[in-house]
Amino acid sequence: MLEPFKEPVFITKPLLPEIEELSAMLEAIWASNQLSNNGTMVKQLERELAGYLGSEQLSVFSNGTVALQIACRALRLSGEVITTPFTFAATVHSLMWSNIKPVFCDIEEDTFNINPDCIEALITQDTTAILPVHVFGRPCNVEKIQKIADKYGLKVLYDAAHTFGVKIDGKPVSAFGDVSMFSFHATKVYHTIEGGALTFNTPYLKERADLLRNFGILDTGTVMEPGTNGKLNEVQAAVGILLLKKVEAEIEGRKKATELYRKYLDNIPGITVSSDVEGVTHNYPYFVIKIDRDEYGLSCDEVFSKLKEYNVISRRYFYPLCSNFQCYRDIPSAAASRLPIANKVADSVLSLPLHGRLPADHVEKICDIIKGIRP
Ligand code: T4K
Repeated sequence: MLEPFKEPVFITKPLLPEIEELSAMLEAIWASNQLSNNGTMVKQLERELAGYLGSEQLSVFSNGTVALQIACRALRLSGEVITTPFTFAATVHSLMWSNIKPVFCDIEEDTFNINPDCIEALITQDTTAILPVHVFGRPCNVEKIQKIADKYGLKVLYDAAHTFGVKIDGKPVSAFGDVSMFSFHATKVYHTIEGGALTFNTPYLKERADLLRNFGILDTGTVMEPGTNGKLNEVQAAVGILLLKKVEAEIEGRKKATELYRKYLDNIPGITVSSDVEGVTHNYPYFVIKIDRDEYGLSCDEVFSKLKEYNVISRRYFYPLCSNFQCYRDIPSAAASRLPIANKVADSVLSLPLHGRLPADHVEKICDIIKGIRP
């Protein structure tokens, strides 16, 4: 019988800058008295991120959710937007906050991403865009999605919250669609404690988003439109600048832990793990297993509870499905009968602890527990 972990092993452990380095940055901020409103640190971070993410047009925001809302405004989206129900609440909520009706589209069983083959049937006269999510860092079928968007004159706004640094055949994910949103929340591969970024395919969209994140103010005498406050502050930008130097090692550590998980979980009946996609440069944001209840003998919920007894705190990302939330379930496209794959996936997927500093023996023990609890 395995002993429980002495301390809880959480789904993630935030990457932290060296405290001495951060102190030096804080001293510079203190000396400057510039704490917010597009200061030196924010400008430096934007330059460095534009280089790292391979997008000339990039702006940072106070969080990914506000960034998505601003993207909806910058793109002048209205009416209906087709999106996935298998995502974090923020994706769909951002549409509702922008007075846009979400239209749910089913997903692919192997990638968990929006199924491009189901999109066209959902397009109406009111559709203005597609909002796909690169779920768990695995890129969507960007080419098929773009073809549909071009055919119907739709915008594509990618929720790229999980795909910091991901590339498709050497091209950064930000190269696809009109706008991409990256989340810099503390639980992400790369973060600014709270924060986010948008990348744009034209300078015009960046200009609009920059206005919108600063109340719509152009200059002291001119307010262009009702903007919001979506600014990142200087202290968070400093964290971001320091973590950019550590992110490669973090991704490498995550890759190693992912490979170990894959090795130890191989050949357990009823447990499926994902593999890398050819041509994709991955960033390993989550380690997800798919549980076949009949074959494995326990449901996702039961595995979650059993792991908790061993002090392993897994997460059922993304359960419940957004389409089953009280606030969305009455939308016609939210009917479970129209989203069979999404409902099946949400019932069977579990995220296990993963970060770049997760010790190999922790991974091994978590896998031993998963083997051991099987009835
Ligand atoms: N789109 C997608 C696809 C997203 O996944 C997200 C965010 C967004 C949009 C919106 O982006 P942001 O507006 O957040 O930038 C977390 C995050 O809060 C959220 O950012 C993330 N997705 C989502 C998938 O996960 P929770 O409710 O699961 O987080 P929480 O507080 O339970 O943290 C999980 C574990 O991480 C804790 O058990 C312990 C550890 N942790 C967490 C924090 C915050 C720490 O060790 N230290 C910490 O400071 O939502």
